[in-house]
Amino acid sequence: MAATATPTSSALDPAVRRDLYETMVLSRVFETEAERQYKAARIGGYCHLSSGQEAMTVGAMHALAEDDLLVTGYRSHGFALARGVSPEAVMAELFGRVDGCAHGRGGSMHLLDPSRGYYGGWGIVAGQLPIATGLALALRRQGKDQAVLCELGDGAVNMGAWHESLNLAALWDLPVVFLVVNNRYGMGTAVERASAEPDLYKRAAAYRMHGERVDGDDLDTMIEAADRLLGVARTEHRPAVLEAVTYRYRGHSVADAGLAYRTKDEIAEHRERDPISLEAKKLRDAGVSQEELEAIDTAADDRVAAAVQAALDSDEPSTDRLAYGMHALGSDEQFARMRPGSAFGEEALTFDAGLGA
Ligand SMILES: Cc1ncc(C[n+]2csc(CCOP(=O)(O)OP(=O)(O)O)c2C)c(N)n1
Ligand SMILES: [Mg+2]
Repeated sequence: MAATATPTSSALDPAVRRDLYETMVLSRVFETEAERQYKAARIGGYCHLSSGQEAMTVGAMHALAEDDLLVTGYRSHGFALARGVSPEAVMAELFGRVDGCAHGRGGSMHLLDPSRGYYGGWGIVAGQLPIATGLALALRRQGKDQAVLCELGDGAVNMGAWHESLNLAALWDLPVVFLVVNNRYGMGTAVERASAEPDLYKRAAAYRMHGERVDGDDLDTMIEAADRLLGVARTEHRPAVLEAVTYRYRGHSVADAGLAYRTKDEIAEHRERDPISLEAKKLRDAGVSQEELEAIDTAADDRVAAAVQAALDSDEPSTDRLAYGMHALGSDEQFARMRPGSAFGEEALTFDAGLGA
């Protein structure tokens, strides 16, 4: 287990750094607009924003190879955008429209795009861990040198699925990196009030797994650590825990003002070390002008406005297709066990729901 990692100097190509900065800005603007649209009642259900966490998200996504797999919790708009899902498809999903990346059936918490190796977007805290672990097992069984990145929150490390998943990942040498996003709170509960070991990366030691903590607000640090650990997962088939310390500016969800359990001073203190401002400074130091940075902001505003318009223009899914895609076509062998009188229940109940449309 490594001690807290220190920032490294960056070998990032200037054009790549600029691209990543654009994605960070896009994510921030997208979240601000999502909150506005939620309050205008165009978005239903839950909506969790990740403003303040952009370096962690964009850095991790930059390290993820094209054929690696991604599984996240529900605070995932930024992950989807950084993985290349279009703002239109993410916004349309928030609006519950057919052009959404989950065809309007998932909403904010259940984004997904298997064509980009993104297997969701999961609303049950820690529910994504067994799924990511299972994907990693499948990759191993198929003899593939790909990795899975599994994002989870600091609250999820106190769930049973965390222990079960880490145990099997270590025992079976599975290529999965558990990215613990320590944004200091699980809803309104501070990490120190929820976890007997608040240095969350140390909990990997219980499974003889590598664990380390990094500054999740520094893009270069995030890229270096995620790249290294995903590399080990791919080539040596060893799992790891990467704890990224960051901060969410907004409340737990759009319904939470986020002020009952923390002070305005605490939020202001974190904003002084804003990940986007840190990157803007690096770009300015590298010769990018203020005008160019402002043009990036304007382009993000335009892009997000276009995404809102596209979402509004998209149809709502028809109710007769609501269950479409819920179940895969089963094999005869599988359904033999579901026939009336068998131990596993009725084929009709399961089968009709999935294939009705
Ligand atoms: C199994 C389960 N229990 C409770 C909830 C309600 N819930 C939603 S988010 C959350 C807190 C999770 O916090 P954390 O893991 O730190 O993630 P963050 O919201 O900070 O990204 C809880 C308790 C849930 N969705 N699933
Ligand atoms: Mg949290």
